[in-house]
Amino acid sequence: VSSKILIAGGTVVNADHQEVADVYVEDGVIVDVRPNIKVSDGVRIVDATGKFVMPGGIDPHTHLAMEFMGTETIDNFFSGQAAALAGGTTMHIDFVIPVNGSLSKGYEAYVEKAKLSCMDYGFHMAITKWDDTVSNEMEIMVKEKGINSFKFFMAYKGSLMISDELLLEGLKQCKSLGALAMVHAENGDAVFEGQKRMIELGITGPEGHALSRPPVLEGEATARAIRLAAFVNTPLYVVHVMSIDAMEEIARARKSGQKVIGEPVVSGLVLDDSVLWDPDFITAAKQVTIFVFVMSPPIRASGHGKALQAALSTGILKLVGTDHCTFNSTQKSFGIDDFRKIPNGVNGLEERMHLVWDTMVESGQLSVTDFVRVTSTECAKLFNIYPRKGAIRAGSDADIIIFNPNSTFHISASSHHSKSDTNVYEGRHGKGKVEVTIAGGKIVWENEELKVVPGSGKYISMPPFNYLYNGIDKADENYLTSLKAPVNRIKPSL
Ligand code: DUC
Ligand code: ZN
Ligand code: ZN
Ligand code: ZN
Repeated sequence: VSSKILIAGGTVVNADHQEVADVYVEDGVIVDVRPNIKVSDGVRIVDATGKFVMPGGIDPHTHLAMEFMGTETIDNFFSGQAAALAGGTTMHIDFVIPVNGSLSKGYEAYVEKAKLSCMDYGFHMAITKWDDTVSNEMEIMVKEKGINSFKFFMAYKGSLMISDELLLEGLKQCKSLGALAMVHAENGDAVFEGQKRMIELGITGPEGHALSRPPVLEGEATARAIRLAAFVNTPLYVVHVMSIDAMEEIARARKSGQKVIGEPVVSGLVLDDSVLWDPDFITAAKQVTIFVFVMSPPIRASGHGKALQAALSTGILKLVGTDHCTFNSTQKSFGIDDFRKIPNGVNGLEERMHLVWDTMVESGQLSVTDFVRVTSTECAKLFNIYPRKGAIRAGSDADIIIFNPNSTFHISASSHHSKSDTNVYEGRHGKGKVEVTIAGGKIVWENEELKVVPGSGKYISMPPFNYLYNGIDKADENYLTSLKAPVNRIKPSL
């Protein structure tokens, strides 16, 4: 494989600008971007005339090789990333889950899992309990391990869920470390209650999953997390915004100047829950086919997806993830008698770029430059790895896609690269196709063929924040401390 590549004659798109230019790549790095680059023999020339040349996608939200709900996701770091590359995503950020509450053990476990990697990746870390050890380990993760974001689950009572008290501690520690706090926002106590109610009513099928955790519980937790972040005066990232309820809380907070970043996921943007209520499906025999739709928060009624699209288009929501978390139909059927046992999660790593293009760009809701912003650049900037990632410019990593807007994509479990035997987007097709993916300077996807090598992906260390914290009102930075200051008050005499 040649390590020197010239991508010739395409329209190079960055988040702020597009122009017809050549892109010259050598040893994994973009060396030059300008029209009419002349190269010597031995350079592989890829014609991109009439096509878009864009930064590879960065998925901010995945779960590969995750142990969850009594099983493990079917996609590991190799199969999940191979799927990603076939769909034009060249980097992802996965969530490290602590081992028995230990962050360092969790980190070591994920370092092992990630040895299979065939593309670049970074880590967020979940925080599932609280004590001084956790607090100290967070500091080690930020200062020594390249992790600059921590996720708090407000749902999954009894396993991952944390209390408001812990969330407050976590927010304070994130603030002091220059790390970004993330939340899975659903009211876990209420979900637990909702689930019990469904089972009492005899609703054990997957519709019980959706009914037990309605949008109002997502809205409540989102609002609570936003207000606690305001109290601590630190930025907040809300993962998988699935409902109007949650989105409106984010919109309100942003309007008042609070730094809240909302991440819609592809499933929330393009799917709706109609399949749950299709009478043909509500029979025992066919239920497993809809188990594939079970994720948390649940896929909502159709108006929610449309509203989330509009919010992405107007900048209320910032970047698109997937929450890629796949299980095969055998694993999904663990919940055949009880929806609470269906492992939660859907696919999306391979489909994200195509579905965002088709849903948002083809419909006129996003420009081509905005497409690059929401699928790549915003994520790179937010997690402090821009312009190494998220840009086509001299000095950036050579993670590049060639996208043909006039071709078509088709999605099916029979042709996808995930190890899952189902695909939540089965049968979908639309305009636009990732024809070539270049990752780390190598052509890994071309002519519908993957050429990927386990172990070739690099860990991308993410430094603590600068720009997110710029602009926080200094006068307000010690808000919590100031609350403790004694105030001399004279009791008014009547
Ligand atoms: N939701 C899912 O559907 N899967 C993984 C974790 C989560 O929060
Ligand atoms: Zn989640
Ligand atoms: Zn997730
Ligand atoms: Zn088709």
